[in-house]
Amino acid sequence: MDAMLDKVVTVLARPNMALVKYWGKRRLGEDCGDPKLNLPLNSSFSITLDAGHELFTKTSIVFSERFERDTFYLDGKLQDMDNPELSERFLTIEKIRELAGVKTKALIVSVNYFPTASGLASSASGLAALVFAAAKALDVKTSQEKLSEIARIGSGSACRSMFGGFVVWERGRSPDGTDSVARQAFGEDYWRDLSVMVCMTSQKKKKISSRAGMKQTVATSELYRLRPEIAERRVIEIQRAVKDKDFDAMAEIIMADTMNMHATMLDTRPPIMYLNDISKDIIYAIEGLNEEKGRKACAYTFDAGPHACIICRKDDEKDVMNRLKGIDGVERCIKARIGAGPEILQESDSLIDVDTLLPKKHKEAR
Ligand code: 2P0
Repeated sequence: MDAMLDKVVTVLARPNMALVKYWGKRRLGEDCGDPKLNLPLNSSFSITLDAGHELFTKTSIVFSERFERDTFYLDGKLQDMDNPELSERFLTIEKIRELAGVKTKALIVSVNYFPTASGLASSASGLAALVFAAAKALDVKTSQEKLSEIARIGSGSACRSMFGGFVVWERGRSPDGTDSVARQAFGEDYWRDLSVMVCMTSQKKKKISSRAGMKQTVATSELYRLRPEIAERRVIEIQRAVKDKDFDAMAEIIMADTMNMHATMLDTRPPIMYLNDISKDIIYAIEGLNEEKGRKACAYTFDAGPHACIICRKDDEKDVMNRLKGIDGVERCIKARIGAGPEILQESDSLIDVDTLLPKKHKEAR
């Protein structure tokens, strides 16, 4: 096992955008042995996003007997490992160590290449990069599905970033979470004709985190009781639409599902409102464009925030962009395509000096 120590591994992982959303975890007594396992109340479906030089996480990791404790630098800053939010997410590293049969401590250096204060979530790419890099550094021989199960413990949506292309996260039934894993439904090259735009509408910090928000929705929203069954059905329907490359059917499911999730947020006590006026203008603009064209030219989806993710066919990209440009308050649109799962980078990309095992003073580290 010693041979695996002191090996620096650097990984790039990408975020994903859910087209059928995850919103709500099983609670103790609901087929859930431990709420820390992040077991969802419904399956979800996503695409992995590749925006080239932004929207990804890069993580370097090394396990060594030289270290007395785990050390974690995020965006150039040393993190407090006693912070409960962080230690919960680092359960993932414990799981990888268990699989490898070691107790060796690690140095982890991670940089998120996301626009500053964009409010775009980096937890999925961050946890996927961490778990994948740790498994490779310790030479853990296991399936990508197993790694998705571990990433899920760090952050639910992270399990979907363990794969590229179109990804299903099956809710599973087992209280130990071993069947609540992600799998690739279609590869990143399956439907090349699609284009994705992430449009940022606000730089304000959100008022309530996804984790807290979904807990409150499950606890208080009557409307939410319908949600798991609706989402479960849509995960099946959207796979059929993608298989047939039926853009109209897919677009309708995407738009209906995001609004269904936001309706349960609005129905939460006290209500949760992530969309702003600009998000609403985007919704009207896209619905208007689709009506003018007499078909679905594009679809919008919103996560737990006001930023829109727009999906269209390449042929319609220009018209969609022009429509979005006309909306006051759309700050920036980042073009993306459907991307791959985590990738191992070369030694020259490392954020850790391979000789000293110290973090590099990286120009990129923000
Ligand atoms: C999703 N979201 O399916 C949904 C849509 C936000 C809205 O997954 O508590 O950061 O770590 O499991 O994964 C965001 O929630 O929450 C999320 P935890 P996560 O992408």
